[in-house]
Amino acid sequence: MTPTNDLDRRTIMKLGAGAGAGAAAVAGMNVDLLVSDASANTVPQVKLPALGAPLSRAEGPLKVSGQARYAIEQPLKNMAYGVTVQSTRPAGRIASIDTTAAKASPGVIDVYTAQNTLKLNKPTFYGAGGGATEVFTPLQDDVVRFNGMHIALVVAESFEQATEAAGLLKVVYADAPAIIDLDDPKAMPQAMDPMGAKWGDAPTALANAAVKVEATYTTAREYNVPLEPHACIASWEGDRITVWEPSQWVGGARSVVSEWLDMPIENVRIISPYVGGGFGSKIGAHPHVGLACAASRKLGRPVKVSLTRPQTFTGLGGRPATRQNVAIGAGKDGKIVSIVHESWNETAIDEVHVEACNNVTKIMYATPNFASRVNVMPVHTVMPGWKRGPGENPSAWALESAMDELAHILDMDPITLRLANWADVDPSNQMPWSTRQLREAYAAGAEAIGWWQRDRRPRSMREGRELIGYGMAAGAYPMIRTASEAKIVFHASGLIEVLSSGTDIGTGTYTILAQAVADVLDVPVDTIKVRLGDTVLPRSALAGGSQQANNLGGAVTCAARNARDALVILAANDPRSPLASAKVGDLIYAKGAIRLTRRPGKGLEITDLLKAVGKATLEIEGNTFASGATEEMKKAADRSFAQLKGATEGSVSAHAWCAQFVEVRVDEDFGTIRVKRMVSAFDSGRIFNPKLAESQWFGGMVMGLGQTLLEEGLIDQRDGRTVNANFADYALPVNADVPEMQAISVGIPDEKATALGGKGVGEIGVVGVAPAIGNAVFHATGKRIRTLPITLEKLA
Ligand code: MCN
Ligand code: MOS
Repeated sequence: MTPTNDLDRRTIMKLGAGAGAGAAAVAGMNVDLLVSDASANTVPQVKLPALGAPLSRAEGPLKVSGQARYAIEQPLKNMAYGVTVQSTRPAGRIASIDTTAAKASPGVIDVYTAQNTLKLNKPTFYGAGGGATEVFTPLQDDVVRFNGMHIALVVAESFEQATEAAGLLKVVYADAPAIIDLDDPKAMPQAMDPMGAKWGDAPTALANAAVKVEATYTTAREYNVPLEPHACIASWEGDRITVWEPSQWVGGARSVVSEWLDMPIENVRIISPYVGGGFGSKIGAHPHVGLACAASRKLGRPVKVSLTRPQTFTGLGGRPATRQNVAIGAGKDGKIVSIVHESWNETAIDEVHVEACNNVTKIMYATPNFASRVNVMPVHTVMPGWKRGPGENPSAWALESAMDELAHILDMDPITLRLANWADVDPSNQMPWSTRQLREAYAAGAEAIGWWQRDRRPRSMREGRELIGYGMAAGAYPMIRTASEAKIVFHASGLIEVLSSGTDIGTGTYTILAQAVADVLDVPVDTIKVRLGDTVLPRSALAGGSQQANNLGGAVTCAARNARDALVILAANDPRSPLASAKVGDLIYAKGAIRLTRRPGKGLEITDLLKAVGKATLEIEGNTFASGATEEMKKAADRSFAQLKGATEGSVSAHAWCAQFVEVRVDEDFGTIRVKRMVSAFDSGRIFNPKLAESQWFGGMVMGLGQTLLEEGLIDQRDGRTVNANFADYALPVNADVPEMQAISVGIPDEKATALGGKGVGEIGVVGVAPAIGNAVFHATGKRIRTLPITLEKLA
C-alpha cells in the first residue's frame, strides 16, 4: 500500500480550506496530534483542530499487546460451555433426536432440543428493521428451515467435552422438498411493492430509445467473515443478565435479549468494548446468543457459546445472492431516456430480508422515465443479513456495469457518458443534494490513475502476455442519521472521560470522539479517555449504516459545549470556588481553564476548580435529540430503528459518493485476473480523521476486490449445505492479492447532512468496486462478465 502522506496532505488541505484554517496552518500541525511525525517538531507551532488530524487508533496499543479483552475472553468463575448442533438437511422436520449417548458423555451438563427446550420468545423487534437480522428462534419447534440450522445445544464443563458430545446426537429427519437457491425452478418471487420506484413511462420510453442496453447481472452468496467469530458469554445475577457479546449495537442486542427471555429491558446489560469486525453481521444478536442466555438462566451459571468458523457461515447469514435485470435506453448523444430495473434476492424460507438493489439505480443519473421493482425469493437458506453496503453494493454492480456497456455501444468515454447524465437534483424525488462532489471525484480519480492516457478500445493495451484494462464506476451510500446522547465526566485527577454506549468495531470511534471533544474543550487529545460499548452508558444507535461517527460526533460535541458552560457556572456560583466573586458573565472557558474575561492570561484549571468545590467528578450530558423529544423517543433511538432518519428526511438528499478506478492485468494464456492498481475518490464530507478514513476506504476496497474475484458461497445442490464454510475454501483476498491503493478525499464539510459536516465513510469504499473491476476486465479482454465472482473459467 502507498504511504498515507499524500492522502493526508490532500485531505488536510481540503479540510483546512473548508474549516477556515489557512494553508500555512496545515504545515504547523500540532506535535501533540502528530504522535509519530518527527518532522512536525521543526515547523512553527500553530494549534490546529484535533478533529481532522491523522491520529493513530487510541486503542491500538491495547489490541496489539493483547490487553484489549474481547467478549469471550471475559474470565468468569464456574463457566459452562455450550456447543450448538446444526441440522444436516435443508427442509422438513426432525423426527427424533436421541441424546442418550451425548448426555452420558464426560462433563456434559445437559442437552437441549425442541423436545427439551430452552424457551425463547420470538423477537418482534428485528422484523421492524427490514431484515437487519433473523427473527428465527432455534429449538422452539421441529421444523427444519435450512441446512446448518441450530437444532440442539450441548452444555458441558469444557468446550472440548461439549464438542465431543455434540457429535454423539442421533438425529432422524423427515425430509421435505427443498428450494436450494435463487436458480431453483421451485423458487417463487415475492414482490416488495413499497420498495419499488417509478416515474414517467419507462417501458414505452425504453421501447422507443435509439440505443439500448439490456442485461442480467448476478452476485453470489457472500459472507461477512469477521476475524472474531460470533461468540458470547451470558451470566445471570438474580433477575439480571449480563451478556458479553461482540456487537455493533448494544442497545439493539439488549432489546432482543429482553424479548427472547421476556424480561424487563432494564435488567439486561450488554457489554462490547472491542469487536473484531462485524461488517453488518454483528448489528443483531443471532440465535446462538439467545441459547446462551436461556441456558445460563436454566443452569444458574455463566454459559459461553462460541460458533466455530464453519458455523459462522450457517449460524447467521451474509449478503444474499442477487439477480438483476437492468435496461437503459438512451439517445445517440448518450442522454438516458429510461431505466427499467428489476431485482431478486434470496431470503430465508419464512423470513424476509430485502436487498434494496435499486438504491443506487434510482439516484445516480437524470432520467425522465424510471421503473424499478424489488423481489425476494424464499429458499431454504439461513436468513441473509446486512453486509457492508447492503443494497447499494449490488445496485452499483448492475447499474455501473450497464453504464459501461452503454458507453461502449455509444463509443463514448464512460466518464463523459456519466457527466452527460449528471443529476442536478435527486431524480427520485427532485430534492436538492446536500453536497455532491462526484464531478470532483471523477476528475481526481481519473487523474490519479491516468485515465485519459489509456487507449479506450477493448483489447488494445498489453504488456507481454498480459492484457491491460482500465475500468471505472461510481456509487453512493445514503447518509442515515439517528439522534444520540453522550456524557463527559471530569475527574479531579485530571482525567476527562467521554461516555457512550456506541461501539468501535475497528473503525476508530474511540479516537475520533476524543478528537472531537479535545477541540471543544481545547485540551490535548491524550487527556481524554473514551468509554464505549456498554448499555449502562449513554444511549446510541447502531454502528451500522455508516452513521455512528456523525451521530456520536454530534452528541459528544454537544456534551463538550454544555461542559464549558457548566464549568463557568460552577466557577462563578459555588462559594468555595476561587472565582466565586466573579459573575458568570465575567468568566470564559478557554484552553482547559476558566478565566476572567478581562485577565485571560491566568486561569483556574478544571482540576483545581473541582478540588476547591470538593467534587471528585463533574458529569455533563449532551445530545442531538430534537428539543421536543420525549423520553420514549430517546429510548426508541437506542433500542429500535424507529428514530432512524433516512437520506431524504430533511430538506435535502444526503449521500456519500464514490468514483472507483482500477487497472487490471489479465494473463491471456491462463486467464488469471490481477488487479494492479486501485484508485478511489470519495466524497464523505468533512473527514474527522484522514488516517482512519483512509483505512476504512481501503478496507472497503479490499472487500470489493474479494467480492469481485474470489468470494462465493457454494451450495450443494443435493442438500443445501454450504460446501466451502471455512477460510481455506471460501477465498478472501490476502495481502498478495491486494494491489497498490490510493484513496482520495474530495468531500467538503456538509452541514446540511450532519451537525459536524461529515458523511459516511465505513461502507462507501465497497460500493462500485465490483463494476469498476468488471469494466476493466471488459476493457482488457473484450469479454463482459455479468456474474460475480469473475473467475478465470468465465473468461474462457
Ligand atoms: N470517519 C471519518 N470521517 C467521517 C466519518 C467517519 O474520519 N466523516 C472515520 C472514523 O474513523 C469512523 C469511521 O470512519 O470511526 C467509520 O465511521 P462511519 O462511516 O460513521 O461508520 P460507523 O461508525 O457507523 O461504522 C459502521 C460501518 C459499517 S456500517 C460497516 S458494515 C463496517 C464499517 O463501518 N464494518 C466494519 N467499517 C468497518 N471496519 C472494521 N474494521 N470492521 C467492521 O466490522
Ligand atoms: Mo453496516 S452493513 O450497515 O453494519
